Amino acid sequence: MEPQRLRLAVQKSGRLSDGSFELLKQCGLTISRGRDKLYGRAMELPIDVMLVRDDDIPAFVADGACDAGIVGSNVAEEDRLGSARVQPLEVVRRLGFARCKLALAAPSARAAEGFRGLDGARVATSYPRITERFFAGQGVHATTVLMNGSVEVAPRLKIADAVCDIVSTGATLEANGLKPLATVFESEAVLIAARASPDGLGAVFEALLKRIDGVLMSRDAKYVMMNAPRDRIDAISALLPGAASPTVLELAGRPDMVAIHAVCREDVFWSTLEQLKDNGASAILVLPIEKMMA
Ligand code: PRT
Ligand code: ZN
Repeated sequence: MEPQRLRLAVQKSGRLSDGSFELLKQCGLTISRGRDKLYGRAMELPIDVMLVRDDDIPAFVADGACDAGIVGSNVAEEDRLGSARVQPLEVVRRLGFARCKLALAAPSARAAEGFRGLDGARVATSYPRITERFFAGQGVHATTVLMNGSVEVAPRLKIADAVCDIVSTGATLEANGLKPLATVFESEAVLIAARASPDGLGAVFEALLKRIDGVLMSRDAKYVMMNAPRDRIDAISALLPGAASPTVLELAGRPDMVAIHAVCREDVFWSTLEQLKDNGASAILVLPIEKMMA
């Protein structure tokens, strides 16, 4: 009997799509898309990919139409705050792409007092619950106006006094004469699933998660090698970003020197290499890591 296939919901086209497909590719999954482009099938693991609008993903996962999905954490959080779901959604992994902020912004004339000046104001947003939670936490009494698109034009149309909208570079705010006042939520793509593990899918889901973890771990990770004076091992180890205990090897014919090898879990910058050199390190090599499994 063919094993049950895991159904993963992914945004069909938009700011999450490229990152989602890139992640699946890095997980070693080749997705063949159906002719209707609503559905794809992975060859290497029993996983089907449903191509949908991002806003539909939380409901599909909660209703069991899909087993897991990739959405912005802004969408997942707004859903969590609003739904009384039988099966609450769980953020299983933070995926680190499609980063953006949900920010309050207002026309310059209103911006001088900061977000506290929004007391009594109307604020247009696609994320009313996250926005209201922020105001409640700050003791500011503002009213939200729900808009599902083009939020940035609301002040000009006199629909609202300010906005709480997604910001990435800030160009859209600027083009609309809006000044950012406060960050309300930091967002990135996340993998969500219904809290109770889907029957019979545990093993496939676990296999997918292991691969995703491998990709996330190796994303910034580097393998660093160098030669160093034996008496500088501690100083050099302390400089290596995100490295567990490095491997120290003998160098033939050089009792005062060792080779140090380490996996750095964070990016290694030029400044770090310069500091290593200042501590007597030489022949420093920084290599990318393609795959990792803990
Ligand atoms: O069609 P579908 O419903 O699937 O897509 P959508 O149009 O609703 O969503 P999409 O693709 O725009 O965004 C999907 C997710 O990407 C969002 O929920 C966020 O988690 C994330 N994301 C990351 C962004 C942005 N960056 C972003 N810049 N979502 C929207 N924007 C908008 C922003 O609101 C602004 O209007 O892009 C515009 C440009 O931003 P600036 O600041 O760079 O000018
Ligand atoms: Zn959408």
